[in-house]
Amino acid sequence: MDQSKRYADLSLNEAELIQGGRHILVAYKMQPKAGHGYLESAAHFAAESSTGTNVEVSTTDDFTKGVDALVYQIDAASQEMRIAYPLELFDRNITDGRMMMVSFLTLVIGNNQGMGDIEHAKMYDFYVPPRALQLFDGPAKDISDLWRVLGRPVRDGGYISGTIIKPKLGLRPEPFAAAAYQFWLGGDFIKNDEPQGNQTFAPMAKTIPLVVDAMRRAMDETGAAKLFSANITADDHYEMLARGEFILRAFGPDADKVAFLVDGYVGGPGMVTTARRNFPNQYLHYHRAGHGAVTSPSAKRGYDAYVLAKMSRLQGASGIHVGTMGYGKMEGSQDDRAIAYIIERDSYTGPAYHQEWLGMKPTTPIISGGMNALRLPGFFENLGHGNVINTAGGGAYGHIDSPAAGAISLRQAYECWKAKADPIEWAREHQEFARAFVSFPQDADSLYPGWRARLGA
Ligand code: CAP
Ligand code: MG
Repeated sequence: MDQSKRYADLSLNEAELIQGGRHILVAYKMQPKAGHGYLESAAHFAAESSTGTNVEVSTTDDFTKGVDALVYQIDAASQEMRIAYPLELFDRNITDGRMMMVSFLTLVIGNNQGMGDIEHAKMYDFYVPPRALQLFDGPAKDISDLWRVLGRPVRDGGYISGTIIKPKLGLRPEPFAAAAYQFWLGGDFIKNDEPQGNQTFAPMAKTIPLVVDAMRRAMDETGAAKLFSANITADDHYEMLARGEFILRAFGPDADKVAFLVDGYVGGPGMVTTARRNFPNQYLHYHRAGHGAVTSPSAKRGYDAYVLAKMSRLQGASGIHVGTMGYGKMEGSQDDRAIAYIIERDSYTGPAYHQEWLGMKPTTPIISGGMNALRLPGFFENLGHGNVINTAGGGAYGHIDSPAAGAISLRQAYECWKAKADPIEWAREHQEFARAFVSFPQDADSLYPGWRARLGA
C-alpha cells in the first residue's frame, strides 16, 4: 500500500520545521529493497515509526493524523531520507513529565530496523528543538567538576591523564589496588575496565576499600587529588544503587573523587538514567562497549557514533568514549572530531543539522583504546585541544619503567603538543616520554622515523 500521500510531504521546509520547534528531525541513509519505490518505502518507514502500519486501520481519527511522522526530504541517489517527528509522539514520564531516550529510540530506530521492504536504514544525525532539550536531563556534572577537584582552573583546565586497570580481568584485590597506586603516583584518573565489577576473585567489598587506601596513599605521596571511575553496571536497578552507595560509603570524605561508570550501550538508556538520577553528584562515565555492532561504518543499520554521543549528552552522561580518531587501536578516522565537538560545544553543525544546546552542560570526550604517549601529540593536533580525559591502559601499564612513568609520559606528551615542540627534541629533555619510545618501538618507528639515531637508542 502506497502511504506517501499521508506520511510524506516534500513541500515541508526544514528551516520552517526548525523555526516551528514542534518536531524532532532525523536524517537517515535508507535503501529500499529491490522493487520498492523510494518515496513509497520512506512513507511506510515513517508510518511504522509513528502512527501507522502496513494497512489502514479503522480506528485512526483526525487527531491521529495530526501526529504522523512525515518524510520531508528524500534523494534516492544518495539514499538520503529525512523525517519530522512531532513531539507529541514521544512518551513522557508519569512521575515528572520528562522525555525518555528509550521512547525516542523505540520510534526513530525501532521497528523500522526490521521492515520487509527496507534493505537497510541508518540514522546519522538528529535535531532536538528547544522544548525537547528542556525535557531531557542532560549532564549533572561535567569536566569542570573534575578540574575543580584536581585544583585546576574550571575553564580550560586541560588534559586529564588516566588509565584503565589492566589486565582487563584476573587481578585479585591486592594487585588491583597496587596497580592503581602505581599509576596514581604519576597520573590523575583511573577507571575500572568495563567488565570489572564484583567477580568472585575480586569482590567489590574487598577491592574497593583497598582502592580507597591506595588513593589516599597516592594523594599523601604526591600532594595532588586523584580520581577513580568505578563501574556500577548491573542488570538490576537496585543492584546498581547498592554498588553506588557502597562505593560512596567506602570513599567517605573522598567520595567527590569518584565517578560512576556504566556500560551504557549494552545496558541501555535505563541504566544511564539510573546513574544520572540517583547519583547526580557523581561524574557519569559512559562506556560504550558493544557500540561497534551498530555504529561501525561497515554497519548499514542502527546509528553511528556521532548519534550515540549526541544521545548520551541528552541522557546526562558527563563523559563518553568517542574513540581515538584513527590514532589508537579502535576503528575511527580523523573526521571523528565531530563526535567530540557535538558533545562539548554549546553550538555545532553536524552532518545534517545545526544544534544549539542552550546551555546544557557538556559531555567530555573520553579518549581511549590503544593510546600511549607517542600517539597523543598527533591526536591533539587533529582535535585542536586537550581538554579531555584520556585513558591509556596499555600506554601506562606497558611503559617499560613503571605505571607511574607511563602516566608521566602521557602528561609530557600533552605538554609537548602544547609547546608545539618536536617530539624527538622533547624526548631529549623528558625522560619518561623518551622511554615511551623504547616501550612502544613499533609506534616510534612508524610515527617518528629516525628516532633511534636522534635519541641515541
Ligand atoms: C582501552 C579499553 C577501552 C576501549 C574501548 C579496552 O584499553 O579499556 O575499553 O577504549 O573503546 O579495553 O580496550 P587500552 P572506545 O588503553 O589498553 O587500549 O574507547 O573506543 O569506546
Ligand atoms: Mg576497556
